[in-house]
Amino acid sequence: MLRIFMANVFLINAPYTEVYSKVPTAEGLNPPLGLAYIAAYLRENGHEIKILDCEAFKIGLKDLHKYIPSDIDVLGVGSMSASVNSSNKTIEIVKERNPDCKAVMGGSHMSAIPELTLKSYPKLDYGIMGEAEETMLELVNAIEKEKDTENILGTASRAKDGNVRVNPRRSLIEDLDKMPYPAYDLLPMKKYSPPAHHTNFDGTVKLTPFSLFFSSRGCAYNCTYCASKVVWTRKMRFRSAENVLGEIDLLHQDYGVHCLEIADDIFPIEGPRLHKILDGLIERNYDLKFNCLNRVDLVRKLDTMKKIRKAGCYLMRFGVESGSEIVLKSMKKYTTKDQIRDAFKMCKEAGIPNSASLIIGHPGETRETFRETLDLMKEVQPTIAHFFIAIPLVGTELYDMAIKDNLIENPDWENWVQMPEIPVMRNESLSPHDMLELRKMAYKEFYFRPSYLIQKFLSIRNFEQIKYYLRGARAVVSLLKVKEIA
Ligand code: B12
Ligand code: SF4
Repeated sequence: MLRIFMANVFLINAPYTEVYSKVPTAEGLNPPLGLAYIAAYLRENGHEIKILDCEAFKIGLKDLHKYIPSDIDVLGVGSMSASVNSSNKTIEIVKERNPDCKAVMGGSHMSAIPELTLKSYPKLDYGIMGEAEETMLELVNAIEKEKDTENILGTASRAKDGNVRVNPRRSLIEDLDKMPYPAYDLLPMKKYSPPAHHTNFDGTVKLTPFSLFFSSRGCAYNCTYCASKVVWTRKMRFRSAENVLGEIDLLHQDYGVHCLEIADDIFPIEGPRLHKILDGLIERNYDLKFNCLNRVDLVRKLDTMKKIRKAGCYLMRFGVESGSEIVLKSMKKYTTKDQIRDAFKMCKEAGIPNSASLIIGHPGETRETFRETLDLMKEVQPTIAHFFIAIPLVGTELYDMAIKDNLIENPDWENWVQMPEIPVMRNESLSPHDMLELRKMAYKEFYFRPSYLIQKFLSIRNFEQIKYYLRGARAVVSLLKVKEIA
C-alpha cells in the first residue's frame, strides 16, 4: 500500500532581543525574510509551512513551549552568531514535544562554521550552508520520503560514525526572478517597524507598515569585517527592475507598506536597472519611503542622487567605517577620505538624509586613528553617526586575523554584537575597555556639539520630528550609561 507522508515544516525566528537589544538603538523589528524566502520556495514546491516569529509576538525562551505544536516533522531555525545559543535552545524546546522531528539550522553562523556548530549542539540534526532554498527543499523531500540525506549538497550532518560530515556547497540560484516572493502572508506584517535611528528626520515618513526588502543578493567587495560573502559568496546577483517593482506593488497594495528598508549590501549601483526601479517608483507615486545602503565611492552623479531622493529615499546609509586611511586599508575597504567627503557633500546637495556607521577597534586602529575618524565625522556632518565596536564575525578575514594574533578575549557568542557590553576582541593597541571608552567619547563629541544640537533644533517643523529626536536622544543617553567592564 502506498504510504503518503507529508512533512510538517515549522520555521521559527528564535528570540534574540535578550541579547541584541541591551541598548535601545535596537528598537524596531524586521521581518525574518530568510525564513519567508525558504517558506515561499517550499510552498511553491508543494509543502505546507508555518512560521513562528518569536520576536514579533514577544515570545521569550521561557514561554516558547506554549506555542509549539506536537506534530512538527522538520524544524528550521536561523543563526546569527549572537543568537545561535537561543536558536539551539529553541531546538531543545521543540524537541521536548517533538522528539522525532529533524532540526535544521541555516544562516550566517552555520554557513561559516558548520562542523563546530553541529558539534556544539547535539540536538541539531542538519546544517545548511549558504543560499538555502534549493538545499532545504531537497532535504525536506528526502526526510519526507525517508531517503538517504547524507550526500545533499550544501548540508552538514551527523555521519553514521558519529563525526560531522560537511558536504560541498551547491551552486547559487542563477535567475533570482524565478524565485517566488517571500511568504509575507505567513508573517504578522503589521507588527514590523524600522529601528528608531533610521527614520523621520523631517517627520514625513510613515513608519508602519514596514518591511525589509532585497532587490539583489551578495556583494563583490571583500571588506575584512563583513560576513556577507559567508552566505552569498562574492558574486552579485540582481533581480530585474520589473520583478522588484512587482514585489513593491504587492507590499504596498496588499500589505499597506509605507516604509521599506532596502537591505541589499549595496542598492544604488548606477545603471539602467537602478533607473528603471527609480522611474517605476516615481511613476507609481505611492505613499512609500525607503532607506538603502551605499558605498561612498559609488556616489558619483548628482542627478542620480536627486532621482533617488525623488523616488522616496528618506535615508542613505554608508558603511564609512573609519576616517583613517591606514585603517581603511587594513579593512580592505578601498575608499579614501576625499571620497567620504564628496559622498556626504553630494547627499546634502541632493537633499538625502544620511548616516555613517563607523567601526572602533579594527586591527591598525589606535587612539590617534580614531581621533581622525571622529574629526572627519564632525567635518562631513552625516545626519546621524553610529559607532560600533569591531566584531570578528566568523567566516571573515577579521576573524582569521583575530585567531592568528590571539585577539579574542570574550568569546561567548552573546557578545558578538556591535553594541556589546563586553567587546569580543582587543587589537594590538586597544583593549576592550579602551574601545568602550572611545565609543562613549565618540557619542558625546558627535551628538553633544552645540552646532549639531542647534541645527537639529532649528530643523524642527512638526511634532513627529520632536518625537523622533526624543527617541534618538534617549538611545544616545542610554549608550553613554552602559556600564564599562573593569
Ligand atoms: C536584517 C538584518 C538584521 C536584523 C534581523 C532581521 C531578521 N529578523 O532576521 C537585525 C537588525 C535584528 C540584525 C541584527 C544583527 N545582525 Co544582522 N543582518 C541583517 C541583514 C542586513 C539582512 C538579513 C536578511 O534578511 N537577509 C536576507 C535573507 C534572504 O538572507 P538570510 O537571512 O541570510 O537567509 C538566507 C540564508 O542565510 C539561509 N537561512 C537563513 N536562516 C535560515 C533558517 C533555515 C532553517 C534555513 C534552512 C536557512 C536559513 O536561507 C536564506 C535564503 O537563502 C544581514 C546582511 C545580509 N545581506 O543578509 C545582516 C547580518 C545577518 N547581520 C549580522 C550581524 C553581525 C548582526 C548583529 C550582530 C549586528 C549588531 N547590530 O549587533 C545583530 C545580531 C542579532 C542577532 N539576531 O543575533 C551579520 C551576521 C554575521 C554573524 N555571523 O552573525 C550579517 C550577515 C551582516 C554582515 N554583512 O556581516 N540583523
Ligand atoms: S561591508 Fe559592504 S562593501 Fe564591504 S563586503 Fe560587506 S557589503 Fe560589501
